[in-house]
Amino acid sequence: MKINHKELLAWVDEMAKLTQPDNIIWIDGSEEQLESLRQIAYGTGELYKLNQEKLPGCVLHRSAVNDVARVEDRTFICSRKEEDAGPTNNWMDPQEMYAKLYKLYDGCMKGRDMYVIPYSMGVVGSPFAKYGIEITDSIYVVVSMAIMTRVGEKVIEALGENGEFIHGLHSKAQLDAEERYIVHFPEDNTIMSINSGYGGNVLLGKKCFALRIASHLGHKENWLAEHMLILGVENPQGEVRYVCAAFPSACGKTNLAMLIPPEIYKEKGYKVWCVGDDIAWLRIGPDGRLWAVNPENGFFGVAPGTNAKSNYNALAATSKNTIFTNVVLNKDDDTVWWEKMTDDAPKNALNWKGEEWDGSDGSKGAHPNSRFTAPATNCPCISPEFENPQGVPISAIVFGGRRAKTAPLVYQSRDWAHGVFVGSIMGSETTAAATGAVGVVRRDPMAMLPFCGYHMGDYWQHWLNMGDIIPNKPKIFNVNWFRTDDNGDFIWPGFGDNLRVLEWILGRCFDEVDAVETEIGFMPKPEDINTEGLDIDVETIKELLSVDRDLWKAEVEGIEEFYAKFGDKLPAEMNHQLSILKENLGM
Ligand code: OXD
Ligand code: MN
Repeated sequence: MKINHKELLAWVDEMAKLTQPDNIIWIDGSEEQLESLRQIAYGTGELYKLNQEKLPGCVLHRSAVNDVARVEDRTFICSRKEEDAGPTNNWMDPQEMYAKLYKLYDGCMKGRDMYVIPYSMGVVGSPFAKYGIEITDSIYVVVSMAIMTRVGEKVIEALGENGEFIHGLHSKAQLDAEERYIVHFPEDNTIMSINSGYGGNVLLGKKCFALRIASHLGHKENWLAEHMLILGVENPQGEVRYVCAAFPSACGKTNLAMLIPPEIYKEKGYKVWCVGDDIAWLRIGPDGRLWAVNPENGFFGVAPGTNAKSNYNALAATSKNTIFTNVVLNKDDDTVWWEKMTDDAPKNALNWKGEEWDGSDGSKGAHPNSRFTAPATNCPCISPEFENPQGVPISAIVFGGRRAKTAPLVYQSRDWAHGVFVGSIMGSETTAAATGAVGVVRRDPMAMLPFCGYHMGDYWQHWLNMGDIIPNKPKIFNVNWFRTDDNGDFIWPGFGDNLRVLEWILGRCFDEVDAVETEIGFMPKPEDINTEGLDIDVETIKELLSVDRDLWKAEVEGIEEFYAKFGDKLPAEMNHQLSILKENLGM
């Protein structure tokens, strides 16, 4: 691979002097090179080769037991000014942080090889594409990046002699949890990650670049980097309409992204196409609409709970060329398993820690945050537009959360600014399993709380400003699949039936269906939610769409408390929207 980019060569040289690896290996993206690395990793135990007849191209990886999730308390935005990171990010002075990190990186790759991964977020050459270089000492990272992004020679070619790239340095170092840092220097286009081997902390193209750094770039360059799935709904006329949707974790985002229409819709000819399951980059197109690409090339999905019923498409996506992390190994046939994949756990198995396990002691076999890393093109419902360098035009933006009573099944914002307000007050109620405190609302504006690379107040202002410059704005909605009845059972069936709600949403975008105006926005007439083939009557839909004023009054107090954090960076428009809500509620 010929590299003519002097700054890139100089930076790799500098990082090699710092970390002192035995060898420097440039990743060219070829299958031969990736396979030779897998062979090395089989030898060291970093990867385990699974049954190649049943799971061709699939491997298993186990991370260290203290290193199984993103570490938000050790994730930093080191902008020069603290106020640019804002109250929702950890911050340290960049010079102080560099000094601290350089000490940790000093000699950390001695006795190891250094891999230099050129990668692209977005299709190489697309107007949306942005390039990165990740330096790492982990083969797991190399093979994962080769699934999650576009890697290799074509990126070097696209960079040419002086193309811009995001600098990413990762080392597993000692996997020391006390010295684990995931650090972003937005003004230097640099990401540094050390002492972790877990995906979200080390696959630097994903959360670190495509959300934290990219959100900062989007702020400067008038576009949006969002924690959103992208899907297309094809109607019986063959027309495809696209939606972006943001949800906090544990709200079924991957399931919605790969939704299978209910029988009644399938018969009519409806199809749902997945463009992306986690991240959307949105730009104003020449036609004045907002266009979205998924900058990733694969899915890094949560495994437990994924099964043929809950998400057939995700399961099918993992049938080949997939990396499984921290799941159960079935020793009988070298395949994998996780909770709820099938009813019965394998009897002769190793759990995610590699210990003998048969489930008889009640312990979980797979880690609750165990993952599959699968090529997007494996997904049976991957959109034909997935590789379109121009992206897809977005008709609706959907926000959502997990609320037992407050939020109705669906409502539409009155306009863009109100929609930004709706996104800013997003949140999910905690479940007992998560924190012990049931029903506490954890606010997660636009599902970006852990991923916004700058001040959240400035981010809302950026959203408002975008509204001023997008000629044909998408309409903004909020959904809640999680309303419960008095017994605590979910009222709405969810999963594939969520298409019924998407149908109303898209109908609104194309002026095909009416709405009624309420205190909180526009809502469907109950009879406009199609319940054909469902065991749900109009009364139940009415209940799902009801707005309890007392709950909303309490909600207002929660919003005021949350907004107080942002001081004078809270856009005046957000307060204005809040005052409209209060007025509508008679407060
Ligand atoms: C993810 C997350 O892993 O949002 O996608 O945490
Ligand atoms: Mn995510």
